[in-house]
Amino acid sequence: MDVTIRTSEDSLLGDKDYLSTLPLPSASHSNTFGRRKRAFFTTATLVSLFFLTSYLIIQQRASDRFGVDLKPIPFKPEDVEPPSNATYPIASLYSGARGPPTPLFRDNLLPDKQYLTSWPSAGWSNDVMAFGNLIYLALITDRIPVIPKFTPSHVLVDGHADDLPFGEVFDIPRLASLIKSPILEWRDIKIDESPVVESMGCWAIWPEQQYYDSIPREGWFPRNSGLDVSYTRAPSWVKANPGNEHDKTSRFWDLARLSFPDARREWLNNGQAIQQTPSPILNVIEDPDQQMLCMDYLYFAAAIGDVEYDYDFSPAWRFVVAHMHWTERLEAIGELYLRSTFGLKPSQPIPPYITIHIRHGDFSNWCNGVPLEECFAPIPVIARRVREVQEELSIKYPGMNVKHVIMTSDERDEAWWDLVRAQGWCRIDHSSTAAQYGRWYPVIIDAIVQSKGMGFVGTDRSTFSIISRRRVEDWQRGVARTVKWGYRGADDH
Ligand SMILES: Nc1nc2c(ncn2[C@@H]2O[C@H](COP(=O)(O)OP(=O)(O)OP(=O)(O)O)[C@@H](O)[C@H]2O)c(=O)[nH]1
Ligand SMILES: [Mg+2]
Repeated sequence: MDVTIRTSEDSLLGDKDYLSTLPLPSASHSNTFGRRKRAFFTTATLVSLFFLTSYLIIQQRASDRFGVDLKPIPFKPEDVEPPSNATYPIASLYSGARGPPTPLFRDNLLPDKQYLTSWPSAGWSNDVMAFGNLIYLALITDRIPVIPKFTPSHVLVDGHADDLPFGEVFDIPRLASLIKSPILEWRDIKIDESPVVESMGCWAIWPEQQYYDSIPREGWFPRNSGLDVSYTRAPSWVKANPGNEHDKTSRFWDLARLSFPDARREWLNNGQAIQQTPSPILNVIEDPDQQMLCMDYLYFAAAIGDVEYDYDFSPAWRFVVAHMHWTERLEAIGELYLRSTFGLKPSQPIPPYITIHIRHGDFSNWCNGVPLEECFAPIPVIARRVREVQEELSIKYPGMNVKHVIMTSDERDEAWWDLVRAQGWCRIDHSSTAAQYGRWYPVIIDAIVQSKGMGFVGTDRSTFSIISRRRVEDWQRGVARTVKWGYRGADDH
């Protein structure tokens, strides 16, 4: 059989031939049609020119006002994440309990689900990281994370503050949707600060991780929440570097083993004396709970490093904390403070800016006798880092000239703030923040402001700075630097 192969050219020619056989419209119809077509194209061109000119004028005005070229930032995949006010498709993604909170949490657990919890016990950023580790561990063990409140261990320096619910800070439905797992807070399953005391068995990881303390690291959240916890000391293999007193880390997958029956059974029945601490209220000892797996303190958990959030590969950052966005309310409050800091009206756009975070306060404990003025990085050293960020931003986003700089810090010495002002850097006015929103809010608002900048200069060894650096680099595709300190010239480079 002969096969004729038609090329696309053949078929086009064929179509042309076919078109030439079609009847043409009459001349008068063709003229009217031509006039309409010309009129349409002339109008369309004029309208397009009008919009293009308006856009260029607005850009130029913004450019003059803020000293920046508001060039569009390249598309990033995260842009497709749903906005925080979106309706999330599957409500059950972020449920995971039988119903509203009950006096006993056990009445609220779903029989075919497993859960994981842990306690807060340090500064706010450390606890953000610890909760990120908790959620990541829950993901890899197929458990539902149950998150406690933040406790004000350091905010207390300024006086009393109430425990702060995780969901008051982070958008839980959005997080649940992004990580595709239900997320619960303790207040979802047990009545908040319930007077009904309930016992539970928990693993004590902390006594294994460090060398000076055999007491589980519990903080005060469980006791405030009607939870009476007894502890079983975890196997020695939960510490990654046994005998190393400087590295307290556990590997995620070593901890994950405790989620499964084999490792648990092996350890509890190994014939050695198991160290167990009775619960403080009911004075009972329970083996670690299997459905509500509990580990006392999870800040020191990592995949391969130690303070792993400092590195771009950190799985707890990439799979969890990167998706912990501020609640809509906090976003609005953060923008309010930014506008007020820059003196902008609600209708005016917030210009790209750089935030500095300089930690002093209790960091003086690490100065080891070096005078503070030599130990902490001086203002010109910080200014050099700011210039580096400005330069890199102008290369990364050609034409972008970021002049707005905000200093955030725990420093209280007004003479130091005068030096900051002399650089032309702004300071956020927190004179009424605590009274208006509560004692947690100055530090939370500063973290929000840091996260929204195109540039960030942080303090070495500050967990607060580490998370802000990650947010600026990942959320804003921005540029960050870290200032070293501890002795004169520590940041020389
Ligand atoms: N408002 C404000 N407060 C700060 C800032 N940096 C530190 N602080 C205060 O100092 C405290 C620092 O103590 P921690 O709670 O230990 O901070 P952290 O979150 O653990 O972070 P690092 O200690 O920096 O690793 C915070 O709780 C705040 O009260 C800041 O930039 N702005
Ligand atoms: Mg701290």
